[in-house]
Amino acid sequence: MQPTAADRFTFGLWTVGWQARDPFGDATRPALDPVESVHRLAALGAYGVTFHDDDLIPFGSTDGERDKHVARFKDALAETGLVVPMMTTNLFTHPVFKDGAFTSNDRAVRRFAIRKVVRNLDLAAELGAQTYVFWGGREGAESDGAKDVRAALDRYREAIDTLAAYVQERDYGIRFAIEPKPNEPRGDILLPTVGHALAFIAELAHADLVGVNPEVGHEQMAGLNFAAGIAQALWAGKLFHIDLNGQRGPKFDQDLVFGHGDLLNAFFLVDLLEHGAPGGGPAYDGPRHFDYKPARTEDIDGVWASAAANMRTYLLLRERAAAYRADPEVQEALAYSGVGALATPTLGEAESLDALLADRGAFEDFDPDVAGARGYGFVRLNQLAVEHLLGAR
Ligand SMILES: [Mn+2]
Repeated sequence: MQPTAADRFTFGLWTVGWQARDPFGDATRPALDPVESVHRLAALGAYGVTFHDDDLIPFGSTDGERDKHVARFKDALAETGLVVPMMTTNLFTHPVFKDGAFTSNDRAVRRFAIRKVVRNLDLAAELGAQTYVFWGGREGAESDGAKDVRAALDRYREAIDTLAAYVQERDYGIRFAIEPKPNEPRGDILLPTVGHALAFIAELAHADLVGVNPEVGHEQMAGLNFAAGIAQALWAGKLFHIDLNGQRGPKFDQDLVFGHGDLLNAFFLVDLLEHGAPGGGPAYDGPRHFDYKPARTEDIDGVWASAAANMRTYLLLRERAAAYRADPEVQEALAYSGVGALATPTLGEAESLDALLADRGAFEDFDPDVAGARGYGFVRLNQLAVEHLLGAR
């Protein structure tokens, strides 16, 4: 269960580096040097690190200070072999962004936001990042009269299209991933769920360059099924990145360790990611990125223990999912439940609707009462999953 680079586990600098300041209390831990985080995460078996511009280069740094922060960070990457597969922009901490960045009612703020992203995209390209995440935490409102949502979506689209054209023109090889969240810090946030984000992406001029970065807790905060949302993102060919953590139901964003919320959904998520391709292989080959917060109760040893816990939980779930898939009883139960049969098209090959209308067996001679009496065996199937998850099989 020792993680290796081949497992492609990555962490945001802001996760282990969180000082545990919350709306009701001060920091409980000292600031962490990003260089130390790189070394500690490498020692734990991580593959890479990710960061917002301001995680590495404090907001308002001079060009000289910026160069120094980047240089010592690059040295740490070279010393450890860690990579930076994803980067993102902080468009939420400074008061300038209190009404949003790309969708602020203040045009000057919107122009500043695009400039801030471009500056960090250049660094992302320099560091070899392939994915650039957009989490619009401040893009929203607390009251319905405060924001013209249709105009806001126009401005959101304008910003993403402008930036996508920039990376295309520079040949940066970077794709964008939009991270949905329903609320917090804004009362309501634009693009609140995976479904909203997918619908928005379809309206973009550069839709091919833009996918989603769903986060476990963000969907579960809205009472949604995360594994099902990921399946739809995969179906759309838009799972460009993923944020793993834990959440216990619809409440504030808990950012628990992966698996420390809805464990059974985490099991089916890992099963989907690792075994969900049509042929049975991995359905997603990108980084397994942890976006969690070490609990405020933990000291610095607890921070590193929690980082290790994310990876170990993933590996355990991967092992349990493989055992579930290999179990002959599970295979028999899947067949009984007709899970694989859903892949068969409803109409025959080249069958027309007229042919279906002429098929008496499909309607006139079909007995709905017989079909309605069938049991699907889904509870037995679910119990088999629970028993594999508990290590009982
Ligand atoms: Mn996230």
